[in-house]
Amino acid sequence: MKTDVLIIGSGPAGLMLGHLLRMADINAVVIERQTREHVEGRIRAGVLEDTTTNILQRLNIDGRMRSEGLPHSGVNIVAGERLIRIDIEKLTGRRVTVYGQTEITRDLIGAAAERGLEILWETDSLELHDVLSTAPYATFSESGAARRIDARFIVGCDGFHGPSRQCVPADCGRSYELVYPFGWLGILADVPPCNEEVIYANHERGFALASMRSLSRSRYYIQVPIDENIDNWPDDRLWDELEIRLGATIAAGISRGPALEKSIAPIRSFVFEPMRYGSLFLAGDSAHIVPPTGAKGLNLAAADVSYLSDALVDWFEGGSVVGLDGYSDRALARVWKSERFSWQLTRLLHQFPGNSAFERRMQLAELEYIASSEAAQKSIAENYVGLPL
Ligand code: RFL
Ligand code: PHB
Repeated sequence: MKTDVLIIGSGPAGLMLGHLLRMADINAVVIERQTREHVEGRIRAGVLEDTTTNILQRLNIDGRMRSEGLPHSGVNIVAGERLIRIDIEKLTGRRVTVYGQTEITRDLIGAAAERGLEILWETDSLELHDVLSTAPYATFSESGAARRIDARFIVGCDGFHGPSRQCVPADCGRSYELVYPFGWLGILADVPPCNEEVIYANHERGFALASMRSLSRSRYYIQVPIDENIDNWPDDRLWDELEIRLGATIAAGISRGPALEKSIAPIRSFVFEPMRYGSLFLAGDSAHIVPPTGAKGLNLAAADVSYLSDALVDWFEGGSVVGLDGYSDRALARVWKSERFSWQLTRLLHQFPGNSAFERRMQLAELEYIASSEAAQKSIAENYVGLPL
C-alpha cells in the first residue's frame, strides 16, 4: 500500500494532522497500536486553548464541541482559604474551552471514514525503514498478517513511549528531561463540579486540582508520591483529601460520587530536539511532555500539527521546502515556552520532598505577589490561554 503521509498513532496529534491533510486532498493513513475502544475511552486532557478549538473549527468537526464545550473566562488558584481568581478574558480578551480529549478523539475518529482518512487499528511490531531517504516505509502486522506501507513522509504522533523517536540515532538528537518525584492521582465522577471554573490548589499536604468535563461530570486530581499504590486510595479517602487541600469554602461545594475512573499519572518535563530526521517528523507527546499543571500537552500537540500540516501542504502543492525545513525550530520555540510555563506552575503549586522552609516561603511569597499584581496575573493568563501560533 502507498500513501502520501503515513501517521503513526491516533491520539489527538495524529488524528488532527490526518484530517488537516485530507482537507487539502493529501492522502494520509493512520496506524494505531490499540483498539478503537481503548483510544476512545482514554481520560486525559480537559482544557483547550483557542488555537486548538480553531483547528477543530477549520476542520468543521466542532459541532459537538460548540454545543457541549464550556467556555471559561477565568481560572483560580487557592492557597489555604485565599482564592485568587485570574480573569483570563479581561486580561487577554480570550477564553479557554473545557471539552475532554476523549470527546475530541471521538469526534475526529467519527469523521475519519467520510473524509477518506483511513485508520488501521491494533497494528503490531511496527518498524520504520529508510527514513533518511525520500521513500520511507513502515512494516507492521495487522490481524497477524505482515503489512507494508510506503509513503513520502512519515509523522511520528505515537506519544512519549512510541517507537518513532527511537529511529533518530543518538548523535543526531538530544533529549532534555526532568522527572518529578510525584504523580497525579485523578478521579472522574458523575457529580456536578464544585466550582464554575478550574481551581488549582497549593496546600502544605500537596497540590490539588478541581476540574470538570461537563456540568454533571467532575475531574479532580491530587499530588501523590511517585511510587504510591492506588489501592491505598479508596474513593472516600480521596474525597476527604480533596476537601482538605481545596479548603473549607470550596469543600462545601464538593459533591461526592463513585469513581468512574481513577489512575495515577507520572509527571515529567521532556523535550527531544530536533523534531525532524530526514523524511520523519515528530509531533505532540512523541517529541515533548509537559507536566499537566499548565494544561498544555494537547494544545502543544495541536500547535505542532498546525505548523506541520501547513508545511506539508506547501510541499505537496508547490514543492516548497521552506515550511518543512523550518518546522522543528518553529515548533520548538513554542514548546520551550510551554515547558517553562508548565514547569513554573508545577514548582509554584506542588510540595517537593526535601524542600526547605525557605523554599516553602518563596512559594507563599509568589502566591502573595500574584494575588496583588495585575502584571503577574496577566503573565499567567496569556500563557494559560495560549501564546499566539
Ligand atoms: P497520545 O495521545 O499519547 O497518542 C499517541 C498514540 O500513539 C499510539 N502508539 C502507537 N501506534 C502505533 N504503533 C505504535 N508502536 C505506537 N505506540 C504508540 C498510542 O496508542 C496513542 O494512541 O499523544 P498525542 O497525540 O501527541 O497527544 C498528546 C496528549 O494526549 C497529551 O499531551 C495530553 O493528554 C496531556 N494532558 C493535557 N493536555 C492539555 O492540553 N490540557 C490538559 O488539561 C491536559 N491534562 C494531560 C492532562 C495528560 C495527563 N496524563 C494522563 C499524563 C491530564 C493528565 C492526567
Ligand atoms: C483536566 O480537566 O483533566 C485538567 C485540567 C487542567 C489541567 C490538567 C488537567 O491543568
